[in-house]
Amino acid sequence: MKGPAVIALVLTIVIGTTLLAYPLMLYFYEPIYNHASYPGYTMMTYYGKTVPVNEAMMGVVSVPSYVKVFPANDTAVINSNYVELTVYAMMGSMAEKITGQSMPAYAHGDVFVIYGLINPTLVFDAGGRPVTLIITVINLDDDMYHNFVLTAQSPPYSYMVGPGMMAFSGGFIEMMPYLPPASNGNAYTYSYSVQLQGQNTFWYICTYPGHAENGMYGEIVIE
Ligand SMILES: [Cu+2]
Repeated sequence: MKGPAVIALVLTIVIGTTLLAYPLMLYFYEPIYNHASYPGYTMMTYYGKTVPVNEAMMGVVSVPSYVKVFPANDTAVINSNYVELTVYAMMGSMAEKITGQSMPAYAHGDVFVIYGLINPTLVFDAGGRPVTLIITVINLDDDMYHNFVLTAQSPPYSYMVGPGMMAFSGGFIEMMPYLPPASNGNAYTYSYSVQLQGQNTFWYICTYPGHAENGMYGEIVIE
């Protein structure tokens, strides 16, 4: 074969493989995940389980027996090493209406509601032992994507917190895809479990561009 023919053959193989790879990837990941890539950034979205918004609303202010809430300090003290943490993502105004609490001064947009508090500091009274968290994230926001990610990096956060944090040593403790906005009375939900160890401070954040920057985050203290 002559030079141009070899180049044409190589190009055909490369382009053909690339064109085939994406549909194959979608075939294997749909309907659970949908990937969209932007320069330096991959958005992974979860289209799995949903829960009726009405039903989810009933749990927003509920507090398990092993949790003590201190609304004045926006703090929850958790006295267990096996913790079910249900996290509700929503607009700040909605959070204030449901919880009767004010948003923290640093929060200017969307927030998390946990144990009926807005972006609370979660203090785990773990006695030096590891804490297992069973995290369920429910997106009650009807016009925005959200996730709930644990990190060792403290605020402030940049607009593109995701890619920056991947490069940061320590990075994420646990990553999760974005939950699409609630639609037709159903909210998207995603669960995962993570074990935190040692007397340490962590942060929970939403990595959707701009959200953590605008205060969609809170602190975790393991004691
Ligand atoms: Cu968000």
